[in-house]
Formats: sequence, C-alpha cells, structure tokens
Amino acid sequence: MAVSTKEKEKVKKTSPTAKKAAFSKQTYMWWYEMMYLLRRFEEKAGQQYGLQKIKGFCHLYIGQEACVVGAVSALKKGDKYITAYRDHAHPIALGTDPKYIMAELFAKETGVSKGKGGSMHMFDVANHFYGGHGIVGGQIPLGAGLAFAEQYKGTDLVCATFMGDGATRQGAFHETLNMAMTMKLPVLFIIENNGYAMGTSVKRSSNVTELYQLGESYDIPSFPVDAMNVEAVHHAVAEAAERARSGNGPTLLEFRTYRYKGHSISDPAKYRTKDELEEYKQQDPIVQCMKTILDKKLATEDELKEIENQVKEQVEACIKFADESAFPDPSEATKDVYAQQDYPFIME
Ligand SMILES: Cc1ncc(C[n+]2csc(CCOP(=O)(O)OP(=O)(O)O)c2C)c(N)n1
Ligand SMILES: [Mg+2]
Repeated sequence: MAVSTKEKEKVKKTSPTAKKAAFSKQTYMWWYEMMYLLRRFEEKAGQQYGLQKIKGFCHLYIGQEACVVGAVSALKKGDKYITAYRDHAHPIALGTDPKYIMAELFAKETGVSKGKGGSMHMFDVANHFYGGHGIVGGQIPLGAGLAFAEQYKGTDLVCATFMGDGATRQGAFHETLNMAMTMKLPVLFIIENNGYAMGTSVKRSSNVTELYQLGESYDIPSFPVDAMNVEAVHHAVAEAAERARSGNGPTLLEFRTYRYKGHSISDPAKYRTKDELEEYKQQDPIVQCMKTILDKKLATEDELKEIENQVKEQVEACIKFADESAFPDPSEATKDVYAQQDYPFIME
C-alpha cells in the first residue's frame, strides 16, 4: 500500500495552515476546569505519596495538562487513547471519575484497575483508555494495533498514541511509524516532549533534537506544537484527526511541553536549572487559559474561584473514597491473568 505522489500532495494540503475555528465559552470553561482538576489531583497525589498512602512509582503530569485536555476536546467519543506510565491525567480527561484513579494509586479494590495496576497501569476501556504502560515505547505498536482494528472494522475512529521523548529512541517507535504510514493507519503519534527521559535531556540522547523530524523520515506529516497552549494543541490534533478519518493515515505531533516535578516523586531533578523551570512556569497552560477567559470576559475571577473551590472539594472526596476503600482480597491475585481457568482471551 505505497503512498503515491498524488496522495502525498493531498496530505500536504491538510497541513496546519488550514483556517482555524474559534472556540466556544463552553470549551474554554471545560479546559480550565479540567486542567485545574488534573493539577490539583496530581499535587494531592504527591502529598499522599509523602504520607505513604501511595507506594511504588508515581509519575506526575504537572505542567503537561494542556497536552491531554486539548487532545480530548479535539477528538470525538469512541476515539481510542493509549499512553505510557505518566497516565493519571488521560483517563480523567476522558471522563473516568478521578476517585477511581486515586483509589488505584492507593492500590484499593475500587481502583480503575481493581487495585492491581497502580500508578503506571490505569486502564478504562469504557472510556476508551487502553493504558498505562510501563515499558518505554511498549504502547506505540499497541496504539497502531488499536488504529488497525478501527481501519479493519471500517469505522472512522482514530487512536491517539501518546509517548515521551525518550520513547522515540526505541526501535518499536521506528518500526511502528514505518508500518503505520505504509498501511495508512488512523493513528496520531503524539510525543509529549518534556525535555527529559528521566535525567537525560533530549540533546544528550541524539543528534536529532527536533523530534517531529523523525516522522518525516517515514513520509508522515509531522509538526511541532506549542503544547503549553491548549488552543494550539486542539488545532493540531483536530487537523491530524481529520487526516486520519479521511483515510490519509497517521500524523506525528511533537508536543513541546514541560514537567514541573521530577521524573517520578523520588527524583529531585538536579539535572536542570531553576531558571529553566521558571521559564516554562511563565507559560503555564492553566494561567494562559485563565487569562484568555478573563480577557474575553467569558467568566469573572469570582466564577473561576468558585470552580477552583469545587475542584478542591472533589479531590478531597477522591482521597476520602480511596482511604475508605478496601484492599483487594488476596484471591484476586489469580484473577484477570492467564492462570484464570475461564480467562476470556485464551483460545483452543
Ligand atoms: C524499555 C525500558 N527501558 C527503560 C525503562 C526505564 N525508564 C522508565 S521511564 C524512562 C524515561 C522515559 O522518558 P520519556 O519517554 O521522555 O517519558 P517521560 O517520563 O518524560 O514522560 C526510562 C528510561 C523502561 N521503563 N522501559
Ligand atoms: Mg520525557
């Protein structure tokens, strides 16, 4: 299924120069509330970790909120999502009640993965979220597989496949890009480039630091996106989705973002300067959205405060729910795994 020159031309025409629609009040307000919820949720998760209510790994999303929120507002119900282990925000933005995410962090039976997955393994098929994957780059071929399923069934749904900058150095990334473009799969490759893979900066890991260029090697339309700005994210994802839905295959988007905290909670992030962190905080996605709302007079400061107070109460309720839930029964250890006699995916 090679891509002809004519088809390549068609793809170029749908590049981000297309006319951009304005956003409604409802969209701005959803962005603000959701990003504020994600920020507050992660701050509180960090605190609960300090209290040893959460154990093991825990990778926070603080600073990166516009990435997922702008993608969700641009895509439609039924589109699939998959990501790596920095995965608390994606299901929440897709509609999973955050109390089930907090309970999963607490390893409780009410958690979204029944308390068996923890921070890195959120999973909620009802909301089209396919994890939560701990192997760097492991989710990339799975995302292409989810997109292939949609192509095979003849739907117009797409799969947003998120990954970190570090994952682009994995072989699976390159193999998947090659196949996805050859087969014109309806997949969006979304690199959340926060500048670091654990303590290793993008600059230290390759000569190719403009990560979107990696997609161009496979003839995939590929663009950098200012992902501290939720509007820019939405526009880029909407255009990529249109391309995928109309049969023109994948797009690669390099979201330029930043994580304010360390790689995981145990990382003091000494490999970067305070000035660098400050520079990104000046572009904070939530503050940018708030300023736009106030400038456009879509809401007053008091109305935004009211939203913030409601969110704070909601997150407190999540912690209470997680605290009061039970740990899974030990018998659960042999359920939902291949050892289970009637495991649904074992075929004769
Ligand atoms: C195959 C594999 N190699 C190494 C690791 C250890 N590891 C966990 S996270 C990580 C860094 C990945 O960084 P990036 O893809 O940029 O994602 P970010 O944490 O910045 O969101 C590494 C090397 C792993 N989990 N899997
Ligand atoms: Mg990274």
